[in-house]
Amino acid sequence: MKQETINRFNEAKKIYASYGVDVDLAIAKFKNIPISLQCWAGDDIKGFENVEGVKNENTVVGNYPYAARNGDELRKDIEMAFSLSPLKHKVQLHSIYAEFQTERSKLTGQDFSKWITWAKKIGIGLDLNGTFFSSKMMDDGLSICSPNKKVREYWIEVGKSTRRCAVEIGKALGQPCYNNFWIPDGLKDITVNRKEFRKRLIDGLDEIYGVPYTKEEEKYAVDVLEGKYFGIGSEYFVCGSHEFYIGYAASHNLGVTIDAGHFREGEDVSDKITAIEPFVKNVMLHVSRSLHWDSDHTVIENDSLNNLMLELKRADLLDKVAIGLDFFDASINRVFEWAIGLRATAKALLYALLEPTELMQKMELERDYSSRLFYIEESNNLPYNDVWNYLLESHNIPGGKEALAALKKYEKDVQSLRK
Ligand code: RNT
Ligand code: ZN
Repeated sequence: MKQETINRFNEAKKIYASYGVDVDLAIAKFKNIPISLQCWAGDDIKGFENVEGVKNENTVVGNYPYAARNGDELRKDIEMAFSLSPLKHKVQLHSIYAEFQTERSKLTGQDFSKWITWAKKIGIGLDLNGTFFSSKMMDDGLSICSPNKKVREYWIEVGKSTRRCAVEIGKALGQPCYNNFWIPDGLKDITVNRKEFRKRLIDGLDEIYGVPYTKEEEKYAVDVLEGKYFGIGSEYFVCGSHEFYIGYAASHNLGVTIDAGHFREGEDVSDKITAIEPFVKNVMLHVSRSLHWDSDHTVIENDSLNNLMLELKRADLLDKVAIGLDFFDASINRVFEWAIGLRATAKALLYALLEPTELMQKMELERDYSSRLFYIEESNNLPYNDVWNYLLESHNIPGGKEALAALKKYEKDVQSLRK
């Protein structure tokens, strides 16, 4: 490690200590908070089912070449992105990333064995998402809310089998596997019987979650439900809205996923965490960056990302709320995208852990709002970059320019050979 980095780090520690912040403790916490990378950004949510002509209910824009074409390429790309991030990592899978040709509604943990073996090898956990889209069984944008009973029955089986997979994956890795369901069902225009659609969603979910996890299984699988307020083709009505899932989760002992891109422009997503968390079993975040709509731009360190991490830190929820990423942009190199998003999340997390929160919360309690604002502003001047650089160097992770060079080299030597 460069002497200059160490000197700067030691200096930073002194400055932070004068604000009541223990930098070593912050770093120790940082190393224990897993961030779950979304595997689907590596191939534009195509997955490995290889069924011709199915519509993907997610909109992925762009045509940058070199997307991963199979599990081995995808895992290699993920490892490359991880090599540039000092975080503790997990990977989020989707049902469609199973590597055997088992029908989606009949998947078992076995179908994810390559992922499990790999996760063990590199020492990470896995999370899962049930894939309720990209299928011949979608009924014009509807899955378990379809009026067609056969369609509903199929998707109920998908839900049930995905839950079983999550337990098996979690068990194999000895840590919880978050099992997230985002169900795109909705209608484009004025819907005159919303109640009936939602009734079908309730009935379907009741079947899927009918058998609760045993105490033992609960250690390995965590059910979360992800709402949304509109999508392309569901501009008027989304069956699984936020209100719906908060109510459903709260009354059925389940968790929710808060995706930062799933709210109206201008809504403060960080404010939702302490409003929801006390009432549901678990909370997961899908960290994303939306521009005007749920555009899933690659996250960068900006106010909304910082505010999410600060909120978790201030509310002491970093151990309780699971953090997953969710962005995909096919107009740039997908490995760059992961690396940028991971590093941005890492920096925001570190920034939050280094905030003189205790001091400011004391001021707030004493109603010294003037000093609180003074220190909120002052926080920006603290030398967190010196801690960041130390963290990178101590993990042998290249800083800015060298990281970019490594990504360029990977594109040239590995990705560009994919035709
Ligand atoms: C879609 C949701 C969902 C997806 C993934 C692929 O709006 O955000 O989480 O991004 O399931
Ligand atoms: Zn999401």
